[in-house]
Amino acid sequence: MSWDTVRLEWDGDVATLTVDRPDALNALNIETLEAMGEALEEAAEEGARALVLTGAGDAFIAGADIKYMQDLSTAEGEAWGALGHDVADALEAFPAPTIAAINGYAFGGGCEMAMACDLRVAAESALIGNTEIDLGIIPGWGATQRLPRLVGDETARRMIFLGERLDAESAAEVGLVGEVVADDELEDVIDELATRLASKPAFAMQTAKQAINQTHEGSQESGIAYEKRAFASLFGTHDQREGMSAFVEDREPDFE
Ligand code: CO8
Repeated sequence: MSWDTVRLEWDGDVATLTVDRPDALNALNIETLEAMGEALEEAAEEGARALVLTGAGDAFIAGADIKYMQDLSTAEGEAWGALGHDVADALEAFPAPTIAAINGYAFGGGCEMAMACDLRVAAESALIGNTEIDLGIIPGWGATQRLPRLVGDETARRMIFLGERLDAESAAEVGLVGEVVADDELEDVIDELATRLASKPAFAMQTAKQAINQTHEGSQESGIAYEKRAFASLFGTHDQREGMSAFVEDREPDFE
């Protein structure tokens, strides 16, 4: 499938989803969100082993489209909120690891899409934050839940209450991004990371991701119970036997 404001490209098993509305700094409108949802479905169906989310031009995603949002009614705002959540949830539940390659502005809904990815790597010139408060709204696509988990309660409150725009280094200091790289190295670093992730055993990778995602649901107790079951389910699989045999035999594993 092809879309006007989103591109899905492949390099082997690695899929790259690029939001491509550079004139609006990749701000998300209905068309773009719907296309992102379809592209994520396609990437999953085609068996992506890693997925990169990035933005065309100088921005990652400058947020939800403010021009679209400005006159929304409560009911329209609710539907709009749900559409963005669906995309963030699809990223979070994507059956392979996801990386946000934050190449520039990641504000509001853009920061929220990055937070729904498994890993975040930022170019050093990127600016990141949940700036919604200055528009008279709150983060509506998950940041009130995902940001405290990443940066801790106090820092999340500061960031959301003040609408702070952090530079990449500061975002790394608080734990919002995992790595900061020179602007001109972002692509290479992402390629290498995605290729490494894609080379790992797919079923174990998906199981690890699902188990970690359980920390977002219910109590720690139910999460640990889930982890126990998920962990046990991997024993006896080809890749578990092969991975451990290869370690013991001091050779490279040959995963399925
Ligand atoms: N929405 C719509 N258009 C945008 C957006 C946006 N979020 N951001 C930038 N644009 C447009 C500009 O309007 C401009 O268009 P035009 O050329 O037609 O005037 C073009 O992109 C270029 O932008 P600027 O001229 O402003 O470029 P600068 O380099 O001067 O500034 C900034 C770049 C700093 C990124 C600036 O554009 C900015 O502050 N943008 C807004 C950032 C922001 O506040 N984002 C958060 C939006 S709110 C949100 O994301 C809520 C998510 C949850 C919704 C849930 C609802 C229930």
